[in-house]
Amino acid sequence: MSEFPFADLLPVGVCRFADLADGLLPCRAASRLPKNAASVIVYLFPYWLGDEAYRGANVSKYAVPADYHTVAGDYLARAAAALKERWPGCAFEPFCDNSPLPEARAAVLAGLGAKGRNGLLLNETYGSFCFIGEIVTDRVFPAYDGPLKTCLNCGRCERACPTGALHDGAVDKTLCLSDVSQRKTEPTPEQRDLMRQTGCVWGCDVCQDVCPVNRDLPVTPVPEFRESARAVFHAGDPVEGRAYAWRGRAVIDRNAAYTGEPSEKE
Ligand code: B12
Repeated sequence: MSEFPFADLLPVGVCRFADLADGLLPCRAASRLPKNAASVIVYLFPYWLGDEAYRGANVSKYAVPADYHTVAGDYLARAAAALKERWPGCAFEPFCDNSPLPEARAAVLAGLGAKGRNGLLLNETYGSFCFIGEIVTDRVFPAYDGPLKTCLNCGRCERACPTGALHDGAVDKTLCLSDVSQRKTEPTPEQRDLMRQTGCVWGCDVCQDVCPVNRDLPVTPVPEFRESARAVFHAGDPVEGRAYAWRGRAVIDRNAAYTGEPSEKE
């Protein structure tokens, strides 16, 4: 994999575009997919920051470092430019999150980990606390052809989910507390209680926190994540540069009002 930029820093693998083509997600970015897309170069961006970084946190772990859309997007743009320089006749289009590809599935097919029963990619080294980004190209790169990795299937994530949103590896988006926390629609009183209990004004980590694969993880190798942690959100704080910025401030401020001031205790 050393032919890929940042392979010394980030886990990277390749899968075939054709193996994802039946499950493309409807989104505007789909118009950027290269004609004759052949390979998908999948990158993981680990974001675990170490226990200390989450002291008193009231946003989920993915929202603690600087916005991954920007950080991962920048790595992917630089990687795509370097690949284009090496193979000028080929197309290299970067995507992250706002992607027509089901990214967890792409990462599994690229050999980067197992699909957990919480629907997330579980990497052997970095657990599920990894963002996924990819470069779609019309150049054929050898795809991962080893056995697909499997989750322990211990079922802890399903049992721990406070809303019963997880079933056999599928996520019921209508129930998932992460989705509830991001919606403009007012949460029900029961949902507000659950947000209070989990103490999260944005996102939810319950299904990841109980996953045995997420024990004793190494801190992220991505310096931009390490240097930008902000784990506590107070109503009125700036949202710019954070994973919750896309929604504007009204929803996260509303959630902060439901859950009360974050506790500063350990
Ligand atoms: C919409 C969305 C959400 C929605 C709905 C989630 C859902 N799964 O439907 C909400 C807001 C709830 C959400 C929450 C979260 N999300 Co989100 N989300 C997305 C997004 C944009 C699209 C997901 C989607 O609609 N998938 C469609 C479904 C049908 O596909 P799927 O989830 O891959 O899984 C199905 C199939 O693909 C198939 N499948 C999955 N893997 C495999 C593997 C093989 C080999 C096969 C054959 C099939 C298969 O089985 C699944 C069940 O039908 C993706 C980015 C992307 N483009 O993929 C991020 C993404 C999945 N989210 C991410 C994150 C970080 C989160 C949260 C952890 C954030 C948080 N802390 O609150 C939570 C986790 C909740 C959870 N347990 O899923 C990361 C996950 C990284 C990882 N390690 O897997 C992604 C990949 C974004 C990114 N670029 O990093 N998310």
